[in-house]
Amino acid sequence: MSKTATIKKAPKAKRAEVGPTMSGSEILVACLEREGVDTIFAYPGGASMEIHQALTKSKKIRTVLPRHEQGGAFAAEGYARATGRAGVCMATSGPGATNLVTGIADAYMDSVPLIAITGQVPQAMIGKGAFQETDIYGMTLPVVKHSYLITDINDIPRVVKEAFYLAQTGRPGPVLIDLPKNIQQAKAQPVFPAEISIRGYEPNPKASDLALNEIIGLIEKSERPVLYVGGGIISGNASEELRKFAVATGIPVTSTIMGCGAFPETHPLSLRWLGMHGTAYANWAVSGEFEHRKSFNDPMVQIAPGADLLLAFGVRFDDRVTGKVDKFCEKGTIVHIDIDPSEINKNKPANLPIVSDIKYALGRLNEMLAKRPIEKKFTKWLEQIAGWKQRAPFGYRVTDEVVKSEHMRVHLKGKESEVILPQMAIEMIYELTNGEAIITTGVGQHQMWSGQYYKYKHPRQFLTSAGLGAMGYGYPAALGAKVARPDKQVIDIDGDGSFLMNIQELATAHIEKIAAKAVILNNQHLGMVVQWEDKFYEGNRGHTYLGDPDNRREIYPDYIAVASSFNVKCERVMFRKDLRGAIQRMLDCDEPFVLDVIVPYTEHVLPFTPAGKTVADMIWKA
Ligand SMILES: Cc1ncc(C[n+]2csc(CCOP(=O)(O)OP(=O)(O)O)c2C)c(N)n1
Ligand SMILES: [Mg+2]
Repeated sequence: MSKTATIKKAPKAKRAEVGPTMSGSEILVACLEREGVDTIFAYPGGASMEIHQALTKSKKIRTVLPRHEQGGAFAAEGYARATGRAGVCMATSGPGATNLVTGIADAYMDSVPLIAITGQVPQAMIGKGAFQETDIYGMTLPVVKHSYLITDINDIPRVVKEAFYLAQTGRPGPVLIDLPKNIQQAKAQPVFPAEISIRGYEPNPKASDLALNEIIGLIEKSERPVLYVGGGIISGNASEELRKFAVATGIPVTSTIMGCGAFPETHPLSLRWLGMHGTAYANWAVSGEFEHRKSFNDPMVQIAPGADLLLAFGVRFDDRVTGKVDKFCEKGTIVHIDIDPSEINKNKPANLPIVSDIKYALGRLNEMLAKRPIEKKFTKWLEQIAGWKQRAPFGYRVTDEVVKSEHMRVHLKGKESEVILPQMAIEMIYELTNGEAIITTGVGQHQMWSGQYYKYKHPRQFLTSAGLGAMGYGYPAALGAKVARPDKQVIDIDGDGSFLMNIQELATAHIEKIAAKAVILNNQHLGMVVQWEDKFYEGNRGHTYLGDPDNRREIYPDYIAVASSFNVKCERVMFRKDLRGAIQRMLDCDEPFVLDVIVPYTEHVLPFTPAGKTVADMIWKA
C-alpha cells in the first residue's frame, strides 16, 4: 500500500440557496434571472402587472413590449430558434393568455423551447367566471410539453427551474406557467434549488453500440442509401456530427424544412429538402422515379428505384414530407432514430427503431467508422443522383400567365424584362447576403420559395413556422432573432397576407430599436391558396384577393404609408432594374426596414406533390 493513501471525497452536493423575503412576482423574476434569461417579450394587464412591476427592477432582463401577445410569443420563438435557448413570453390572464396560444402551439409542433408565463385571476376567483378568467392551463394541454398552475408561492423556484429544464432538454417544447395574482402579491422567503430531477423523465437516451453497429452493417449492405434528417439535428446540436458522418460514409443527405441548414445545402452531398415542394431529385432519391401519372387511379410505373436504406435521423415522417405514407420509400429499409419514443412507428413503421439523443448516436457512429471505415463507395448511386440533379433543379421562368397578367399590363406596361418574380428576389437576397443571413418567413408560397432559393449553410438560419404553418410568424420571429443575434442580418421574407397579420410589430421594432428587415413579396393575394384554387377549383377565387376590388390598379394597403406611420423606413419596388439597389439599401440600413416588392400572383410553387399523393403525382416542370 502506498504511504499516502488518498481518500476520495464524495462530490459536494450543490446547496439550495435561500433568498430574502420577496413577493411572488419578485421571486419569479429572480428565478428567470437565475436561468440566464436576458430578454422577455411581455404584454401587461391586470393579472400580470405585478410581474411587470418586478421586471422594472431587474438589471439583467430586458423587457420587450410587443404590440400583440401573438407577436410576443412568436418573437420569443424566434429568439429560441436562433439560439437554442428557451425564449420567454408573458401575458395577462384571459385574452392576453389566449393570444399566446398560437405561439405555444407553434412551438409544440416545431419542438421549440418556449416558456410562456400567464397571469391568472386570484385563486379565490378561479372557477367563478371572473373578469378575464380563462382556463389557459386546460386550453393549452394538448400543445404543451408540460404546464403548471402555481398554487403555492413556495413552489415558484422549483417550478421555474423545472420548466426551463423541461423546455430545453430532450425533445424541446413549450412549457406554460400560470401564476394567480394573489400568489404574485404574497410574500415569502424563496428557496432556490440548485438542481432538480424529474422522476420518469429521461431526456438523454443513448443508442446501444449493438444497434449502432447494425446501422453500419446495413450501410455496408446497401446500394442506395439516403440520409433523411430533420429539426432534431438542429435542436440536438448535431450538425457537425452529421456532416462528419455523411462525409465518412458518402451518403447523400436530404432534409425536412425544419432541417434546413442541419447539413450545408451547398455541399455536393446535399439533396436540399424533400416533400410536397422539395426538390424532385430528393423525392426520387427517397421513393424512386416514376412516370408522371395523369390520374391518381393509374398504376405507378417505376423508371428508377429509390433508396434501399433510409437513415431517418431526428425526423417525424410529417405528411408534408411523405405524401401517401405507404408509398414513401416503399422499398427501403428504414432506420429511425429519435429522442422522443412517441415518434417511433407513429407515422411510418421503422425496420430498425432507435430511441436516442442524435448527437450521441452520430458521435458514436463516427467513432466506430474511424476504427472501421466503410470501404464501399456508392458511385453508381451518386451518378444517378447527379443525373437527377441536373435534370430537375429548382427553376422558374416568366410564364404565359405572367405575361398576360393584369400586373404586367397595368403596372409594368407590358415590359416583360422588368417583371420581378418572387424567386428572383430571394435569389438576389441570397447573393447580396452571401448566404449568411438569418431568414424568417410567413406561411405560403413565399415561404416555400424562401426554402428553395436561399441555400442554408448553418443550423438556426432558417426560422419558419413549419408544423403549424402560422401566418404572421415572420416579422415578430425576426425581431426575436435579431434581439438574440444583433450581429446577424435578420430578414423576414414575407407574404403580404402574412405580414399584415402582425404588422403592429413594426412599432416594437421602431421603439425597441430592433433592426429586423422585412421583404414583402407582395402579390396582392393569398398566393398559396390561389395556387390550390387554380389546381383543384378551376381557378375560382374564394376570398383570396387582398387588394381593393374597387381599385385593382393600386397596390393595397399602402405599406409605405403604414410603415411611415410607425416611423419605419419603407421602399416599394416594382421594376427589376430597381431591385438590387433597393435590397442593398435595406441591408445597409441599421434600422428596421420594409421592402415592398410587387410580384405577380400567377406563379405556382414547383415541384408540387398534391397532399396525400405520391412521387408519381409530382409536378416538377414549369
Ligand atoms: C393563421 C393562418 N390563417 C390561414 C392560413 C391558411 N393559408 C396558408 S398559406 C395562405 C396564404 C398566405 O398568403 P401570403 O402571406 O400573402 O403568402 P403568399 O402565398 O401569397 O406568398 C393562407 C391563407 C394559415 N396558414 N395561417
Ligand atoms: Mg401574398
